[in-house]
Amino acid sequence: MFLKKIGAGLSGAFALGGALLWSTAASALPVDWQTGFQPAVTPVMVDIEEFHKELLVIITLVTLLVLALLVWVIVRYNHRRNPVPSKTAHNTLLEVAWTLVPVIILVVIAIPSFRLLYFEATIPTPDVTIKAIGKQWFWSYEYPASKIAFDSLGLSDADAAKKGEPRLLGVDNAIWVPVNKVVEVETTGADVIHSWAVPQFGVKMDAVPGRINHTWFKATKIGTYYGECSELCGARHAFMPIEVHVVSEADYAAWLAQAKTKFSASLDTPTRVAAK
Ligand SMILES: [Cu+2]
Repeated sequence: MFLKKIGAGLSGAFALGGALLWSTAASALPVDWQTGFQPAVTPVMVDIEEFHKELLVIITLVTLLVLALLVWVIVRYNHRRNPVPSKTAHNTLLEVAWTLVPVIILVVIAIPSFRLLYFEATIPTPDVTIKAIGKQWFWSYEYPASKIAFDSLGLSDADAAKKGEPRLLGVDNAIWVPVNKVVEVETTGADVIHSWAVPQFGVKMDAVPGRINHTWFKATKIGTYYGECSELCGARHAFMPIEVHVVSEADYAAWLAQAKTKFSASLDTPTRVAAK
């Protein structure tokens, strides 16, 4: 009964917090005093958020139980109220219970955890493949199927203000992807290890020199989304942002057409890392 009440109270708190935080879904940037995630825009991130909420309930209940036990022992069995302590040393039932209960809790956590891991790791047939190459200190992108390659550099504070972009997140050449399509991202590094990460997509993949890592996202809402290199990669690590424009199919086709003339590349230069 006690736990049920806690659970209900916690759910209420989540509902209230959710209403406050998720009402800002349109602004895709973190806000002051925000405690939750930025709004999810891919199925993977929706699941990550869901799993996070489940874990929060479990950890809150466990913490409250331990706190209650501690308070009970302190109040009931202190020197004044219990001057002659019991000499009991073992209790088989209790010992089996406090071993088994944590095991059951961990198994309950492991099942959705592995389901989520496999969901993230299994890449559906991609509609668009993009190669993201981390360099000190910017990203280079390639759309191998369209023979496009370009560099994407973070904007200075002055340029960001001029373009109306958020500070340290806007870039000169953003990547564009169609909405509701599976986008495969191949990451690699040209010098040191970087990491291609966009929080709202639930994507964070190391970009390691000499190998290609694969990840994917399917953005379900049109908009502009930002990320940052998330592997400490040197002096200007904080200045290699990621900007993704999720657009309609028609807008994507229009961008692709002009990008082909603007960024056309043979993709055969010796510094390129071979695909798959
Ligand atoms: Cu980096």
